[in-house]
Parts: sequence; C-alpha cells; structure tokens
Amino acid sequence: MADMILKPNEKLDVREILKDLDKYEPRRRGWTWRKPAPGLKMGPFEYKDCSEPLKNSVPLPPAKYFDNIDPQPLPVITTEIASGRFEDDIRRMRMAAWHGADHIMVIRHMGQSHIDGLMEGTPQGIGGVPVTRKQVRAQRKALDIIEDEVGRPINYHSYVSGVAGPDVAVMFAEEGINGAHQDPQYNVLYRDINCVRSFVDACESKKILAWAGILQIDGAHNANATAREAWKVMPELIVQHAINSLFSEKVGIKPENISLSTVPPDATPAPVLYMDLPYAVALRDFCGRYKMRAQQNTKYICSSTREATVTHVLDMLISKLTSADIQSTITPDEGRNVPWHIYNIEACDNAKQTLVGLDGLMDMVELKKDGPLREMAREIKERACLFMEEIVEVGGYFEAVRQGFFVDSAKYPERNGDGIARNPEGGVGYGYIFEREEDYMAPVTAHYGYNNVEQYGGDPENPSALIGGCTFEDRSKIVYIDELDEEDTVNVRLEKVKKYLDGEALKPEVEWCADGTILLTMCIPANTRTAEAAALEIGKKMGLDQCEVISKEVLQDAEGTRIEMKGKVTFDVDPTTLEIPPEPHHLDDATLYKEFQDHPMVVVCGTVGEDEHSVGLREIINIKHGGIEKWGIKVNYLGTSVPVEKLVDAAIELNADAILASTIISHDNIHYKNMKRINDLAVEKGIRDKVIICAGGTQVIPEDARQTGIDEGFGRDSHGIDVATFLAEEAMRRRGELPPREEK
Ligand code: Z97
Repeated sequence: MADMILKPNEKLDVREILKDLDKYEPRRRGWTWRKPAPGLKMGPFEYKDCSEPLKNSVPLPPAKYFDNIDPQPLPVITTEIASGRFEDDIRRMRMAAWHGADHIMVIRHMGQSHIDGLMEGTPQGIGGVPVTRKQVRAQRKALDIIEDEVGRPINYHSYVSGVAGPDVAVMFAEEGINGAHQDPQYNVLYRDINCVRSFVDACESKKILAWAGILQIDGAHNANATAREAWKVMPELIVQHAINSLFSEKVGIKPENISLSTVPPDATPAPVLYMDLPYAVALRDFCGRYKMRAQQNTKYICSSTREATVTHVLDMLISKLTSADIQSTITPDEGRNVPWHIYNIEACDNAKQTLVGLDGLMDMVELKKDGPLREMAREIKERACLFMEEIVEVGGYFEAVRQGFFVDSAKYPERNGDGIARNPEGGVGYGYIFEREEDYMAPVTAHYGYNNVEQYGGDPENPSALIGGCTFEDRSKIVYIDELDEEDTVNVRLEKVKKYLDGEALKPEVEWCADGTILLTMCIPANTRTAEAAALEIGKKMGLDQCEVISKEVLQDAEGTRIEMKGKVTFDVDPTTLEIPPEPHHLDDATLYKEFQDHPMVVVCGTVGEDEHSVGLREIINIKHGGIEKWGIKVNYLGTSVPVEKLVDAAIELNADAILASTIISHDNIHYKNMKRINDLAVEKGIRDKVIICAGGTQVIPEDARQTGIDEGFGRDSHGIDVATFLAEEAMRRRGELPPREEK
C-alpha cells in the first residue's frame, strides 16, 4: 500500500498521506524485534550485541571520524511523541526513525481514558493526540513509508486503557497497531474507573491484543511516578507487574508479547545503581519470562536537560546489565513540558550512543552471585511476596484496593495510610456490567468468554463465520468516519500553514509547523529571580512573543543563573532571499595524508614586512588546532617581521615547495605590495614555477591577493584545512593530475 517513496532530501508531505486514507490497509499485524547481528563488522570495528544496520540514518556526531558508521543497538528504541497535532508528529516520527527509533508511542490527549467510546476525526489535543481511527491510520501509513526509507520495521503504539478500552483494542487490531499499554490497574488507581468494570474490559481487550499479536506494555511505572516517596515502592511495582502479566497470560497473551514497563525507581543524588540494580534483578527473577521495556525515571526528572540525560544514561546502564528488550526514551519533555522535536531526537541519540558504547559489556563483567546485590534483591522479592499474600488474605485485589494498599508512601510491610483507595462499588462506569443472557451470542473473532455460537449453528473456533467474517476478516465492514468537526480538522490546520508546507516561507518550529518557537540559552550574572525577569525583558527587547523561562539553574546565588527561555518569532523568512554561501571545499584527511606522504611538501613561512603578529600564522601551521603540519607538511617558520627577500631566499635554500606569507598590517595596501614583491622576487630568482605562493591575514581578499601574481590569498576565518587543501590541489594541478583553475 505504501506506494509513496520518500527521497531523503524531500519533505514528507502529510497531505499525500491523507489522500485515499479510507482505502488504507495495514501491511502487517504484530510486533517486530530487531534482528541481532552478532559479530557485526562496521568500519574499523566489530560489535558483540548490535542489530542489523539501517539503510538510511543519521549517525552520531563522532561517526565522521569512523567512516560515518551507524551501528544500531539490539534493544528496540522507543520514542514518545505528544505534541497534540498528529500531522506534525508524523514529521517528527521520520526524524526519530532516522535517529534509530523503531517504537513510536503516541501519547494520548489528556484524559482520553474517560471518553466512553471511539473518537473520530482529527481534533487537536492537549498533552497528546486524541487517538482516533483516522489519526492512527494516517500515522501507521506514514510509518510504512518511513520504515521503507530507513530499512527497518517500525512499531506503532498507543493506549488500550480507559472506559472505552475494548473499543479501542478492536480499532487497534483493525488498524495494524503493534504495541499498546493495557493494564486495568491503571484505570482503577489513576483514573478512578470502576475496578470490576476495568478487569472485565481488560479480558476483552487482552483477548483482542492477543489475536492481533500486539505487544502489551503495563502501567506499573505510574506507581513510581505517583508515589510520594517513590524509592520505597519497589515491592509494589513487582506486585503490579505480576498481577497484570499473569492475568494477561491467563487471558491468552503469549509471554513473549507481554512487556513490563520497568523503571528504576530512584534518581541521583540517591545512590541509584546501588538501590535500583537489585530491584531490576529482583523483577527479572520473578518475571523473567516476560519482556522488559525499560523507561528512565520520570518521578524525579527536572527541567535540566543535562540532569535528565545523565539519569537516562545511568538508567540505561541498568538496562544493559539486566538485558532490557526495549529502551524507552523520554528525557526532558516530561520534566519541563516541552514536547519538542529536538528532545525526541536527542533522547534517541542518547540511547543509541549509550547502548552502542556499552556493546559487549556483559562479555567482560558479570553481576555477582552473592553479596549486597543478591541480598537486597531477595529482600525486595520477600516484601513483594508478603504484599501479594496480604492481598489474598484480605479477600483479593478489589478488597485490597478498597483498603488503599496501593501507592502508599511507606516501604511495605509498613504503611502510611496514604495509598489510593477505591470503592469496588463506585467509580466511573460502575453499574454498567451486565451478565450475559443464556442465549448471548457475539459473532466476532477474539471474543472473551461465553459466546454460545453453537446454539446458532456456528463454529466455536470461528464464531464470525456466522456473519461471513467480522471486521477482522472482512475490512469492508469497518466504518471509516473521516471527520466529525468541521473546524477542528487536519485539513483546516494544514491550510493555515500552507505557505510553510510548500516552502514559500520559513519559520522556526519546535512542535507544530510554523509555531515560531525558539529556545535561547543565556547566563545572567544575577540571582534566579532577577535573572528570570531580566531574561523575559531581553526576550521582549529582541521582539519575541510569549517568552517563558523553561529552565533555571543556579551557577552561584549571587554570581549567576543559567536560563533557558522559549519565545516566538513574529516574522517569516523568505527562502528566496537567503544568501547561502557555497560549501567550503575541503579534501578529506585520508587524501591529504596520502598526498603529502607521496609528495612531501616543504613550506617556508613567516609574517612579512614590519609586522610582529604571529598568532594567525601559528594557528595555520601548528597541529594544535588543525594546522597544516597535521597532514605531514614540513613547515619552516622564520618568525615575525621577516623581509620578503629573506622569505624567498629561504625558499631557495631549503628547496621549499611553497611560501606562506602572513600579513596583518594593511595601511597603504602594504600587504598586497608585499605579496607582489614576493611574486616578483620568485620570478627574478627563477623559482616561480617551482614554488606555490600563498598569503593570508584578516584584511586579505583572495581575489585581490591573486591579482598581485601569487597563487592564493586567505582571508578572515581561514583554517589549516583551507591552506592544506589548496596546497595539495595546486600541487596536483602542477603535476597535471587536476585540470588548471578556471579563473586566476
Ligand atoms: C510510558 N512515559 O512510557 P489516559 N494507560 C497507561 C498509561 O501509562 C497511560 C495511559 C493509559 C509513560 C507514558 C503516560 N501514560 C506516560 C498504562 C499514560 C494514558 O491519559 O488516561 O487517557 O491514558 O509508559
């Protein structure tokens, strides 16, 4: 169905995705893992536990030193997207896929759990996207195209929770969704949806997830994110994981399609590894037959991207030590509520960098079989068992919920009495559970429990045959509703930003096309309150709209504050008026090394005339900042205030291949006069054909320098690589290996 083929240098046009969406059919069902590639060789390296590489991707920044290789770690990498507009999220998905994400979670619009049916159309959301058939279909279709582009299947994911859980599950199965959160405990504890209703609905939902091969992720991480003293919830987290996993298995989901949403419960300054590693080990001891989807700690995340990144990396060390199957990436969005493109991408890169950096670790280290790790893990498991036993003792889960067992801030078996208590005879949806009639019959596939098809001459193995197949077998029965609200639709929104989509105007964006938001980082030498006010004033003076400080970090109470501030630009940029300078022409390192090895080059250089400046020339020649000696050029530095005659004589004496004259002083055009003099002297002394002559300095204009007769001039912002490239190419030209330059 994906007949659209993306070109890497062309934008993905969401309007194309929306065409014929009513006819779209998903190309597969179920979850896809990465393909392991043990012993993978890429560039100069060999990897122990990476997966098959991508066809198209953006490698990590240092890859430029290693043949641009982009090894992909073994765990699936999740990115969570929550901008509120699905059409903009699609472009973000493409960026994320290029940075290695193959599990795209769309976060639901705030409070969708309480909507008691399927939503239709494409309304705009807050805190996430309203999940609808059209939105899901458009994103799955876009991902088909994106996965073809990057060369690896991408899993698409959202939530089967809330009052309409089973309806959503059916829609997800129909639309080829690959992963979903499903955990009735989430409904009960965080959304006050009736317990019995939530568990009954979960049976139906899980049965459907099982049929569709959807990977199920639970909701236990929410206990950590909600608890007042979250480092104490480890036993409860295990209990919650266990309840949902075993329940799911009993309903029919295969253990390999059950994934736990694990989270290291602490954050530094707690000694996180010492506390969280035993927890991770304990969880695997009990739930080892399920998959582990590791999420970084979100309870304690703050607005510092640096802090969030370190937490993420420490948490990923635990993922590595305990072999997580999926690595989620959230990073600072959750901490400062800026769900921006760049943070999804940064987080994917953080995961890739960390996990590839830790490649092969477990071949060299192992977790100790005794000592504090195992003792602490054992203690956590004992507490979890006691917790579970007490649930049974009081009469079961519903009674335990009534008594507020969950999300209590004490370390079990202590209790502070501040847990979330719910009434099994109350909550949203209470009173809407009806026993099935004797002759109840639902001719549908993947139905939970009593279905009674025999009474109607049907086959219990294939109940929907009675009606010639349900929507799972016969897609023509799916009712596709395009839009309900005329105003709040994707078409209206796209029309508003048409000139930006069509490339007629440019505006910065962080989450929505042409939202105009930019981020400024500044250090204000004042305390935080003054610094914040000053930052806002700076934003106003810069002409920005809606400035808001999103992060403040004290450098020192009196000396300074680091501020990150967002604001909106109020203008467009016309791309046709942009002056885009040509890309600097540089030879690569390998070519330069080879050139100067095969054809050794000797250079004499100095600052000429009566000019004592030396810094510029030093930068051009010294290896420290990439000067020309780096590639093997032999440099003879004559010093400052060198008479031009001396430079030319030295070139003769040392049999040099090139002269480099540095010149800063420019009154009376002395710099060009000196260049002309060097050229004339070289001609007079008969070496002009042999030597390449270059001159550089802040006032040098290359064209004017060439007019003096020398070969090249280098102005402001020139570096060793510019000079080395020129010397190499000029030498090649003189040997006849390159055509002569066109203009002189
Ligand atoms: C994660 N960062 O990666 P509504 N069901 C479950 C959930 O956890 C959630 C919903 C439903 C986290 C995601 C958001 N989680 C954080 C188990 C939300 C959302 O908002 O109640 O409509 O559904 O898992």
